[in-house]
Amino acid sequence: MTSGAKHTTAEWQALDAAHYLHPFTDHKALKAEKSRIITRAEGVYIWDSEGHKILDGMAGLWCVNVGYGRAELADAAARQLRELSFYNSFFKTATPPAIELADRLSSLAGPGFPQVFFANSGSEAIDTIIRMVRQFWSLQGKPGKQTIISRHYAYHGSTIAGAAAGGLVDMHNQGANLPGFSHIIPPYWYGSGGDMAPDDFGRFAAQELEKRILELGPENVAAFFGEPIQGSGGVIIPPESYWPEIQRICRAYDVLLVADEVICGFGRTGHWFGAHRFGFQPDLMAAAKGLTSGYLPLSAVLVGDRVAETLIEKGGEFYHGFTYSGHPASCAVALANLDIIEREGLVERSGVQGALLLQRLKETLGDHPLVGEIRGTGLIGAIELVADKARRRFFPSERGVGMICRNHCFATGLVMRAVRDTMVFAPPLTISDAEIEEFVSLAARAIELTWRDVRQEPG
Ligand code: PXG
Repeated sequence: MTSGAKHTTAEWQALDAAHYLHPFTDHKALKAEKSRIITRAEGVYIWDSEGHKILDGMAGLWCVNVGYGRAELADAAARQLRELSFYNSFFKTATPPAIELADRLSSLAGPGFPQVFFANSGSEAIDTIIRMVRQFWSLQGKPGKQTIISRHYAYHGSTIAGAAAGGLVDMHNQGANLPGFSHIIPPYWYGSGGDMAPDDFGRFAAQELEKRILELGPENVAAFFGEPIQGSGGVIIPPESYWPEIQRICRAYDVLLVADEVICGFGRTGHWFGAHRFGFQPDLMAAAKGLTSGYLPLSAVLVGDRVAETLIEKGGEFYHGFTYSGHPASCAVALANLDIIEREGLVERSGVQGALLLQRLKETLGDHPLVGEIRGTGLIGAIELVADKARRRFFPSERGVGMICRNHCFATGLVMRAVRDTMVFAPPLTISDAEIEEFVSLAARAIELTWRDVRQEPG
């Protein structure tokens, strides 16, 4: 079906191993195992250089919301690159696509987000927010309020500050253990809720924030950062009680509330933003990924009234920005991407197709002995693989059950990622009913094969 044109698969793999350091990769192991070379994509499918067709249940890296192969987005980029390939926003200048996109995002975010700052990645958006919230408190005459609280398993990017804000200890231990960050438990009911009812556990997990603020002293705490749903952490969907309680606590102690919408934004949860899904009002939001559906790199910080007013009125010059902040081609693609999302009703569609996918997964896999929980909202979800369904008990991590399943998924033609033994999915929002059936049957086959492997070597 597809080649990689210039080289054979073996040649691509040899060149890849010779020169290419991949992100989040054990280099030695991958160079021995060899990469899969992806050469083409259309709709919800990707193809590798051997012609294998794979249903992309992860929308790339949680980003290809409108699906692959949209000529409209390629045309928007080409048109902009021909007309004005680049100009900056540093020299008291701006370009039409960046201005238009700032206006549009400010409306989409709902009331109270008058200002937008552009960067190129989710990580840079998070770094920007860290700068903004610390500067905000200095300008408020409370320079002690510097500490950022977030959660274990949180992913807020891979710059040093993003990694420090995130809750992944392996990242902290590789040069990103900065002072000024503190982590509390995530609202992971399935894994840690024990005998508590989900809503009781949601309140309990939120109240850990209150305890931590009191331990650190509210006069030292700048902000709480949270993904509305923790994606890379294993699609941790908080109980409904969680976010309202977090909001209450942030207000009570005058701590800014930051929603990391990098995965949840632009329809992923069946709403424009995850904060809308859970009914809370953040002070700032970080957006990326689905903003351009991954066609070009772009991120945005949506700045709420209170912070915007202070930074503008009292801040003087804000010594921060990137060469490509508001790149006109990325912004033009984002505008065309938002047009598609609106025209095709993809935000609502995410809710409808997500409900169908969840229902079909539960019907097909709900009774499977390996499957502990199937959860989702909109088109983001997870399947927990467990040793003991009744007691919600996991396999020992060294058995690598999630990785076994992930490998079976790829081999059967489905991308589903493993986070520990939690299989996570977030397909393009365009996924059709027939493609949902295919997703479910491929997932069922991979889980059955995993189950056979697990039974053959009892641990
Ligand atoms: N915040 C969240 C919530 C993210 O998911 C970032 C920030 C950082 O964005 P950039 O654009 O700097 O990567 C992310 C990124 C995975 C995976 O396998 C997830 C991300 C990135 C790479 C891999 O789950 N999320």
